[in-house]
Amino acid sequence: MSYEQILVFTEGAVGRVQLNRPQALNALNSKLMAELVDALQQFEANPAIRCILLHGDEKAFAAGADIKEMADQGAIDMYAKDFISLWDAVYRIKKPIVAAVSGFALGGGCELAMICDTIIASETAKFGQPEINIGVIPGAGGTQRLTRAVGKATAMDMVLTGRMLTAAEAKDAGLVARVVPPEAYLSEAQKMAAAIAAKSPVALQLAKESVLQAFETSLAGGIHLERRLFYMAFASEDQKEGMKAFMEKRKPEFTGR
Ligand code: DAK
Repeated sequence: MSYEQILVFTEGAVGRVQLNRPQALNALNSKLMAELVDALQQFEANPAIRCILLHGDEKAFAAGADIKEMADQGAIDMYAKDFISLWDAVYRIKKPIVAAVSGFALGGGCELAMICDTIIASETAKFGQPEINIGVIPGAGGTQRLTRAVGKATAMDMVLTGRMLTAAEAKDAGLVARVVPPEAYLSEAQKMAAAIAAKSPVALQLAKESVLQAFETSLAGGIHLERRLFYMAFASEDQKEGMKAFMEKRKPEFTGR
């Protein structure tokens, strides 16, 4: 598939995707989402890629789903379209995804960043679920992932009033992992993605699966799963290599087996 609305880069073991509709603040139309999913799935299938980095430009990560595309749709059109499965496909990627956010991450843009595994934000970032301003509600996890990330009071503040959080507020609320100066947000995220990509690909997938289960299950159920996945790590060559390298005081060389 050739891409018109995203840019794709390979940087060592990191696959980087840039949302690239600057004239529409990277609004997520169906074409962009289809391209994004295709690029993510290519990286997922490529054993040389161990971590994925997703970002927009300085002005916007993404200002939401494309309102102009949605405006005239009926409920059955929306239901019948494949739009939802595109979002689900992003969630099904097993490799770690880092989001680097500068400027607006609104509506579906905020939801897309939250589907990623962690967020690095520029000091200029603004996170919001402003759907209430256009007569709808969040539809891709904004009432669920956001509430789990920031708690009920802040989620209600954002979802009911449409207020945007500054990067500092988002950091305080637990929505983002790190806030950095505007000129450093991408390089910081690239460093983070490269650091992740240096770990065992097997352990990364097990760790991602286990952390994500924390949102889906009871504490006892989650701890049970974690223990099983911990044991499973011992079936990998990477576990042997990681522990051997520690004892030999050298850097491990992980193969993903
Ligand atoms: N859609 C389409 N175009 C957009 C857009 C959007 N979300 N956001 C911005 N644009 C376009 C503007 O129309 C404008 O285009 P032109 O008029 O120049 O042709 C251009 O980007 C620049 O925007 P502004 O002129 O408005 O720029 P400002 O700096 O003045 O304002 C802003 C920036 C971000 C505050 C403003 O653009 C704004 O409020 N944008 C809308 C934000 C918003 O309401 N976002 C939520 C959309 S609803 C689902 C999956 C996803 C979703 C739902 C369901 N399923 C899987 C079921 C998601 C829904 C949403 O995201």
